Parts: sequence; C-alpha cells; structure tokens
Amino acid sequence: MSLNDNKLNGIIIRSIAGFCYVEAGDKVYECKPRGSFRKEGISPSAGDRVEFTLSGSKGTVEAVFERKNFLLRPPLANLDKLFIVSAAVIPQANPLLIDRMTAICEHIGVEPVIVFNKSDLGDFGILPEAYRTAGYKTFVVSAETGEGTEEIKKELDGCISAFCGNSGVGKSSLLNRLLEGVKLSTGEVSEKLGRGKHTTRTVELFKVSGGYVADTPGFSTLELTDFMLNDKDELKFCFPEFSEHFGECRFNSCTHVNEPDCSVINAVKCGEIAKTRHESYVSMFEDLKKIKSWEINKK
Ligand SMILES: Nc1nc2c(ncn2[C@@H]2O[C@H](COP(=O)(O)OP(=O)(O)OP(=O)(O)O)[C@@H](O)[C@H]2O)c(=O)[nH]1
Ligand SMILES: [Mg+2]
Ligand SMILES: [Zn+2]
Repeated sequence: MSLNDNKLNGIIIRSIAGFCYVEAGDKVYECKPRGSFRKEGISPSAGDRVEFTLSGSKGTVEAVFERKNFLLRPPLANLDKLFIVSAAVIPQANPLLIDRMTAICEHIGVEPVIVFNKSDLGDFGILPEAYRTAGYKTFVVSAETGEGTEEIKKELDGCISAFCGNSGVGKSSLLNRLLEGVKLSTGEVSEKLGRGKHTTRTVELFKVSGGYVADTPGFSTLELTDFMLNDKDELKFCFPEFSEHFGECRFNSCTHVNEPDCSVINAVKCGEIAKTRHESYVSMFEDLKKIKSWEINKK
C-alpha cells in the first residue's frame, strides 16, 4: 500500500489544546496537526475540511482545504449560516451587538439568521420587525416551551451553521431542543454573570439532518476590525437593505450618516429601513472613522 492510500478526508468537529477531532465516515479520529502548520500560520479549526493520515487509531492532519470563509471569534471555518441569538431578558437583546454580527456575516459571506429566545419571559418590541424589514430570516422562540423551535430546525438542513450570542441567551438550551441525543450543559445566568464564566467553553460541531451545527461560548465584545472590516466606506455594503438607495442621495460622497437629502435617511424616516439598524450603522461608522488609513493598509 502506498502512502497515498492512507489518506482520508474529513471535517474537524472540535479543535482543542493542540488536538483536532476529525469526523470521517461515521467515525471520529483524534488527530494532531502536522508541525509545519504553525509556521505557515494555519490553525486547523472546527468546520475545516481536511486530509489526514492514520497511524493506528491516531491521526495527523496533513492538509487543510481552502476555506469558503472564516469566523475568527469563535474560530469556525466554512459556515453557511450564523444564528445570532439574543434573549428577551437576562441578558436583554442589544441591537448594536446583533448588527455588528450581521455586518461581520455580510463581510465574510455567511447568511445571518436572527433568533430571539426566551419569548416566554417577555417580548422584543420592534426588534423582530426591524430584522424582517432588513430582509433577514427572523425567529421568535422559547427553548423553555419549544415555541418556534421547529422552524429553526428546518433552517439547519444541509448547512454548516453555528449559534452565537452573549453568554446566557440560551444557545445550548436551544440546541438541546433541536438535536437528538445531545445533552449540552446549560447554566443559570445569575451564577454565570456573578462569576463571569461561560457555561460552554469550546466550539463543537454536531451532526444534524445533512449538515452540522456548532455551539459556541458566549461573547460580550466583538471588534469589526478583528474580521478585517476596518474601512468605514465598506460598512454600507454590510447593510443590504441600504443598497437600493445608493446613488439617490444629494451628494455623491454621501456617507448616509447625517447629510441632507440622503435617501438612506429618508428611507429611515418613512419606515422602509429600521431606525435601530441605521443607529447601529452610524455608531459603527464613527468607530471605524477613528482608524487611520495607514492602519488599514498595514492589516
Ligand atoms: N425562561 C427561559 N429560560 C431559558 C430559555 N432558554 C434558556 N434559558 C435559561 O437560560 C440560562 C442560560 O442558558 P444556556 O443555554 O446555558 O445559555 P448559553 O447561551 O449556552 O450560555 P453560554 O454557554 O455561557 O454562552 C439557563 O438557565 C437556561 O435554562 C428560554 O427560552 N426561556
Ligand atoms: Mg452554552
Ligand atoms: Zn446618503
């Protein structure tokens, strides 16, 4: 048997402490990435399609296939959809955080899906409508009662997806509803916030009808620049509902922040674009404005 016959292809479902767990066929193999990846700046991550060799039951990841996209925090490759989860209360939904995530998704080429959880504890005011108006699939659900969770399940079919959002919004609780035979640990929010700890510590992909879905540890801050979204003039393209208004503003150089006769702002006034979405755009634009052009070129 030549060396080539030993080569197998699989997908990394978990990457932790220098080990990758690669699923191939119906098996999961514990593999170590080959030494030279570090030098090449490649860090094999969950979602990566890889080639590996086996020696006994242990494997070595030999090659990482080209990625369709890469989410830096948490590290995940080849995503089709990112479910951005918020809660009605504890912790309360924060539109700026959601919009940072949708912008990052647009920037790296992942479909954002908006999930409002804990509907049994309160409502979300204007927010679900704001995201539907923006053209995003939006679900109002409860992991506690099961309301709306079947709809989400259909969205997982045949895709590589991940659930992200603040600690305590109920990502693991939702996945426990959606996945058969999986029991992820979930945590009391008061305990978590008190200790500042996350219940979920690692990224792991689980098999789901024709695809995979990842649970991720909650995050509380996200920098656009971490995702190479560091040019303020690119930001408008990360708000898809703005695009039909481009070219209709009074000034060609309109930044759609506060200029007179701006067609984006006019659309906000007449309710075609949600006010919260435009507020997030302005807030992110102001943040990106602080980045000097030489810093952009450096990246
Ligand atoms: N009432 C209610 N409680 C929920 C719901 N979903 C989750 N919870 C509770 O919220 C708490 C946090 O849920 P988790 O699933 O651990 O949250 P998480 O997003 O996975 O948190 P991290 O792993 O820390 O990022 C737990 O006590 C859950 O029981 C819901 O729909 N309704
Ligand atoms: Mg969790
Ligand atoms: Zn404008």
